[in-house]
Amino acid sequence: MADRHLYEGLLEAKARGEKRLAVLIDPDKTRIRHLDQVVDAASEGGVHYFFIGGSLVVNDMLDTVLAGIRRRCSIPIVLFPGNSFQLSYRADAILFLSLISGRNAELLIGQHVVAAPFLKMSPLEIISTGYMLIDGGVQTSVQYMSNTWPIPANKVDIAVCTAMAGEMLGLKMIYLEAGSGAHNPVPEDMVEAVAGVLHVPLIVGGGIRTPEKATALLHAGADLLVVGSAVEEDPGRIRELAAAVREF
Ligand code: 1GP
Repeated sequence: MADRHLYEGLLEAKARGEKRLAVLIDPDKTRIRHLDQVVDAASEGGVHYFFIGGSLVVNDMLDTVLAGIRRRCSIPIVLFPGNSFQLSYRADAILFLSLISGRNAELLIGQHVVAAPFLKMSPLEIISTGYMLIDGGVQTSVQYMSNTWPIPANKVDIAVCTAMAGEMLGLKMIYLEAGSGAHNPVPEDMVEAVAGVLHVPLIVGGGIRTPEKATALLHAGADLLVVGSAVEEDPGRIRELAAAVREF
């Protein structure tokens, strides 16, 4: 069942000072038995969303994964596509990502033109999102695949101005991304400075592995955290990460 009000829900949560947690599932990296464990742990832990996507989806597993999640729980499913091929009607919403930290026209507007007619016909809630890649201390898939430079982790002013411009352009959320498997998550001083100039919800992801780091990023002003690798390795970690977000 499509939840048409996912974005409004996020805005209301932000207004109340409540934080949100999303678990990222890369359809390529997830075995179905493992997926069941992740989904069950997410349901028990009270995870708010599943984000589904990857920089490079080589197997045709997207629909299988979406159906597998839907069968076991009612947590909203949000597509987080690495490119315009990763689209499906089986999700509830899609982050319509524009890579505003980069200067690759394809990822600023090109693929969006290709995807627009499909999305126009789809039941998906479309949430335009300014996607900003921040240097996480290691070259990640998203950096390589997007053919863009990340914003250096110490260039807080560039991140702030980029996020401000994204909001002024009408993007409904800003996403600070250190990249999956980042050594260093987005620095807290950058999150704090960006959160300080934004009115729209702020998503932060990449390299978040512990409840302590999650809490620190929430304190800095993140509204929604995204975790992938840590829970891929050990679905049991969902419980403690979700507790950190809930108890914030
Ligand atoms: C979502 O890409 C991240 O923003 C996920 O990163 O896999 O390092 O948690 P991890």
